[in-house]
Amino acid sequence: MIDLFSWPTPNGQKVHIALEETGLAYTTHAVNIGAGEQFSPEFLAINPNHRIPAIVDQDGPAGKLALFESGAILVYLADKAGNFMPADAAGRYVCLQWLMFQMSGIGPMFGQFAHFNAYAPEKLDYAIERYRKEARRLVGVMEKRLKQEPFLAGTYSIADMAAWPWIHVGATRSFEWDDYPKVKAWHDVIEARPAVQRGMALLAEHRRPGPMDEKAKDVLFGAKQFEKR
Ligand SMILES: N[C@@H](CCC(=O)N[C@@H](CS)C(=O)NCC(=O)O)C(=O)O
Repeated sequence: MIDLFSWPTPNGQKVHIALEETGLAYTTHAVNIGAGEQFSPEFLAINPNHRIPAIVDQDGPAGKLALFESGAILVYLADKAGNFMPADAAGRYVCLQWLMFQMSGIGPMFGQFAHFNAYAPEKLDYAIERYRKEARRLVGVMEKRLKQEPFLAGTYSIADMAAWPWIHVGATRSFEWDDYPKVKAWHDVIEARPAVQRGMALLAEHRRPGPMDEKAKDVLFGAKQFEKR
């Protein structure tokens, strides 16, 4: 049994989707990051980087295994299930390449765009435009790839599961669908998958109905990040 520690944000949702796609047995534990639960001693023992998602697999390769970083978790789940990564060596590296593209590019750039556009106390036009341009450039790279192949690694894989929640939430904020028709078609095919819908429904009752409140902003972006360690 896998214990999942998560919250309904894109980095959590990619793992929710992978757990549903693979059919591996799991139990969900909500970690309210707006209330600071990522700083609890119990959670820090699993993830010293105090971020969701994290998992603990009681039946890991050498006994109990705790893992953080969503990309590492996705590779682990695909390997454990024997699915959603190409079986041949070259295909596996291509899949890892697109997974790294999401982890190092789409996630951080979309995240910084959201921060400066919606949460920063000052409107810094330079920062907003810098990250908007980067977000659009990265979606443009996906558009070119999806002109060649239906999915990032050729067949549906953890690379798509990683990128999908970010593209889903970024559309109409950091980029417009009309500029990226292949990305839109890819998004819609994946959205129709029942496992994706179940993954997105996980913990959805905790999704914020409106703008982030000041207490959550202080927990996520303030000095408490350091005080609470
Ligand atoms: N690179 C990490 C990023 C994880 C991450 O940034 N998670 C955010 C939610 S999307 C979080 O837990 N934030 C809590 C905080 O900033 O204290 C991963 O992919 O797992």
